Amino acid sequence: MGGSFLVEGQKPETLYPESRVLIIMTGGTICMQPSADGLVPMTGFLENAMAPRPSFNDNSTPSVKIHAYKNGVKETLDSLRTPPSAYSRHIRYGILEFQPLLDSSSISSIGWTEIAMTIKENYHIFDGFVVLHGTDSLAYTASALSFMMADLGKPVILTGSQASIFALQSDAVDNLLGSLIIAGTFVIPEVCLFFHHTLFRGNRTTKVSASSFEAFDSPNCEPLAKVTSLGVDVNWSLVRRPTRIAEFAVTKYLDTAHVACLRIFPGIKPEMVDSVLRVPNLRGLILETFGMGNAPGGVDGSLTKVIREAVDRGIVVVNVSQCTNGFVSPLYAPGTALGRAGVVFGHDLTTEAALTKLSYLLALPGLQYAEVTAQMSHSLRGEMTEMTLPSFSHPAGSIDSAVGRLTSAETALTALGYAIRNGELRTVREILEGDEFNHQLLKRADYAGNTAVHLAAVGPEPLVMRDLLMRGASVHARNRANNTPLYLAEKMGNAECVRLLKEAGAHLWLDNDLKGEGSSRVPSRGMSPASRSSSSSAFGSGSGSSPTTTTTMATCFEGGKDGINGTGEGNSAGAPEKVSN
Ligand code: ASN
Repeated sequence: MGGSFLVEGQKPETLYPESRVLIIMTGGTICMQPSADGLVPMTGFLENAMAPRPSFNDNSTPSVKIHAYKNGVKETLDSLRTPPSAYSRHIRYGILEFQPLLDSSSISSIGWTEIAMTIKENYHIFDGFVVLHGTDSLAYTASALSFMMADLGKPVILTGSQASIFALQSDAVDNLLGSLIIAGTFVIPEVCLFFHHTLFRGNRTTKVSASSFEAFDSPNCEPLAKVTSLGVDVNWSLVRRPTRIAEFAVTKYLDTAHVACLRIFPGIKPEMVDSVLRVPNLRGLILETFGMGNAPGGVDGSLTKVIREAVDRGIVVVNVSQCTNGFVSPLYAPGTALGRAGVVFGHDLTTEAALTKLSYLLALPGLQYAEVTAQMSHSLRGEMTEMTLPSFSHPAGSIDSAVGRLTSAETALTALGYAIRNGELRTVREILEGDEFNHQLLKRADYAGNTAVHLAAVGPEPLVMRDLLMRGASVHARNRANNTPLYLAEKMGNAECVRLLKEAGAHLWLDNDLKGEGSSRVPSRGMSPASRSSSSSAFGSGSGSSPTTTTTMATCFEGGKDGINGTGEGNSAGAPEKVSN
């Protein structure tokens, strides 16, 4: 902090330093007042809402003017400053207001350009930026700005409120003050969203409540910081910083005009999807699919067909999940079919991030289709958890080709999971016979705690199990639901795997049979199809579908962020194997 601050007038009255923050007011409930037409944004936020409040105005230097730029024009703004914060620093700020102020449901890429360009113009004269915005589309704006701004070195914090700052009970003061203090105190060089005492990475957020003060969540990414009674607790290990020497740059326009978003629903007609895909000049579609990325295949695969035809016409189709938590992967047959049709898997992108990222990539001059699809599967601004899945070359791809591209433990483990699930002994061997590093895979487990042996226990090919055991894989590992591979194999009625596991020294935990809470005794040989459905939570899934299709190594590395919890808690249908110690 420090440097030349364009202040006219008085000298500082205290010894505490001042940080400089520019507030960009776009509208939203935070500045709204009732009118005959309902709540509408009001201008004059600095004078009407901030100046009268002691937490925003220490009244020491009422006449200080500051300069800021808007559309190339230097403007002189009134400024205020906060009392010293817990970090012994005042935050001096001024406000640039949008004209007109918006309900954020009306924001568009024009507004995003205006915000981004305002930050660029003022980048060198402020320590940080706070963007006041309505909550309705706040997550879209946060995502869009994150892509538009490259090599950001200062905090850009978006906030708003669920109730107006003029209301008696409101979250506005907390949200605004928290944003101001963070923006003026910590060099968190990301586009962030601050709400309800929590600082999120903006492009990971989604609005989860229409009325609660806890309106935002970031289901696949831990918060960057939390405000507590002791101060701001920043999770510095998560904070991204520029990793190259480059100046802050803004991409001015996004191509939002040629992308669409479509939510799949049971019974959706291929013609409906086709008509969206045939909107003139459409270049990209975000497909919100079920669960881990599935869409109805149709008896004749007609939905897949219309998607494949669109991909052939050069339309980028991106698969994201309708679930707020978790990720998509070509794991189940319907998802695999989409992958083979050329759909890009957006992993754990939110819809907001997927849509704005695609708009950003499509706006980059000269970027070819293949580059756009490749970039969609990689993190540019921390918007997705980096994980390379075996990607499907259009029209079809294979695990073999994925194995050929293995570059990391993550990829190898993912591919191993696929191979085990598909009973592909040859591929399993290829992966494990790589280098020593690949051999370590036998010791690893996915986020539900399932090792390769757990997967093989519910997989279709006992020879895979034999191979893993011959390589020294442990039969005793427990997944997060506390179950051993033997327990899973028993539950699945995989008699040959049960035999192999027992031969290798596996045993059931004694009290598993005797006092399994809500559980039946584990059948010693096979089980009825009706009882098979209970085994999914034992497998650490809890999704109710067959364990042979619920989890593979493809679900690794999420550190338990997914709703598939592997704990067996609250699900008596698939009671976990009991441990006596
Ligand atoms: N409709 C408002 C907006 O998004 C909602 C809010 O800000 N809480 O502008």
